[in-house]
Amino acid sequence: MSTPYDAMWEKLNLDLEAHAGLLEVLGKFYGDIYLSQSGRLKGMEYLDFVLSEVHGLRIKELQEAKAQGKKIIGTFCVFVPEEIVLAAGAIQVGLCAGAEAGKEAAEKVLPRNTCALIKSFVGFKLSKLCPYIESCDLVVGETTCDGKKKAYEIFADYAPVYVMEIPQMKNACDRDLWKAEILRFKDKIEALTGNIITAEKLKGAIKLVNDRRRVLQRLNRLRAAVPTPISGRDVILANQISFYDDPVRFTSKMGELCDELEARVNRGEGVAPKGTARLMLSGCPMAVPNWKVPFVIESSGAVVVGEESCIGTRNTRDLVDESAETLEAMLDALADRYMKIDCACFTPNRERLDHIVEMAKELKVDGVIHYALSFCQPYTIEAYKVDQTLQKAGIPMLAIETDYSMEDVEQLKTRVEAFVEMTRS
Ligand code: BJ8
Repeated sequence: MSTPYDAMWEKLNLDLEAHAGLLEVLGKFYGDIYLSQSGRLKGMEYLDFVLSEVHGLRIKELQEAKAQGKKIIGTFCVFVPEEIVLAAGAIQVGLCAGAEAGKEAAEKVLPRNTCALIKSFVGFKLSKLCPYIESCDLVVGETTCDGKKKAYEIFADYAPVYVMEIPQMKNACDRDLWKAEILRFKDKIEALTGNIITAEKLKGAIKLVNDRRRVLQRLNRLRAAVPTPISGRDVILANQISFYDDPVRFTSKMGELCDELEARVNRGEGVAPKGTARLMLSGCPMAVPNWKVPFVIESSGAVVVGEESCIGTRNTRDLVDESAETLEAMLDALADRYMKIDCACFTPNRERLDHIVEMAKELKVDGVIHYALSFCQPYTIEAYKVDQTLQKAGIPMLAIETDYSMEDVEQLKTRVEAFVEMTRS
């Protein structure tokens, strides 16, 4: 079936047949997991629309921006400071990496025991399935886990890649290294765009990205109500879309969604039957369209009320200090804010453990599901410390390791149902 976007996709050199197959599967998956939910908010229609146009309208917007001379920067990690990109008049998009399509191609260049997220971004590129990657003037990688770090070396054979060095510890010298990396990134982006980043432009960009964080913080505060007024799936979708939608439009639309949510909270309405178990997710990011685990949880007698994850509060918890007036002070404020990210790639990573307990208590959860992608060493190993810490706080935890395939869905359901049962006894 032809679409109004075929010519654009062809120009982007996508594999049209495989791409059509991907969109068909995605549409069906979305219908089953999202559109089948009852009691959804009217404001979710915007997110349904954006998702339905994920490879259409948004890509068209990016192509139009490119035609006007704007550069598109793709990223895979919340460490890449979007404020720098926006201040240089460019557009940043989080590249999804949440689907199995392309796995076979990826396994030709990567070991099979690589995490699904890495296989996904390499596979998408090699199989010519992602119009975002094909729209990028630069893809920014980072030295977080070893898997990503080494995969970028291979990825660089196929796309223009720039890698930021992320420190592994949080001592003063690490903060200095990170500040130097932000300056190096600024130079790179200025050279790519031909635009100089001024204090005024950076101030505007800091405010813009903070505003998006603030609206997502508001969403999180509202969904913390008992009973929770929105499904975890819907909040995860909002977080996923925040990585690629236009930031001003997204923030405004999420403001409307929050107004609607607030009214629902004031009426004391919940999205799930009274007494439904409240669970929190913690761990690896869930890139679009990875909805498997939230779907499993919410089909097993529980509702997800929080995500301690980069597609969640790890990305939105901290704001950049907006009081700085000089360019130098703003760059310092950026360095300080990003150093607070508590990714499992850091050692030690006590902050994450504290944040998890804090969040679990605030959200009044019945338990935590620790979610790690198979072969992800930072998160699978850190799960042990998370479990110990939660045990001390008297909060039960279930550790799940999985990938993007649907083969283990029934098995996961059985485990989650037993866990929910256990939190009740
Ligand atoms: S700041 S969580 S977005 S690195 S799942 S690729 S860690 S083997 S994604 Fe992440 Fe930045 Fe950290 Fe967040 Fe490696 Fe693990 Fe795969 Fe991972």
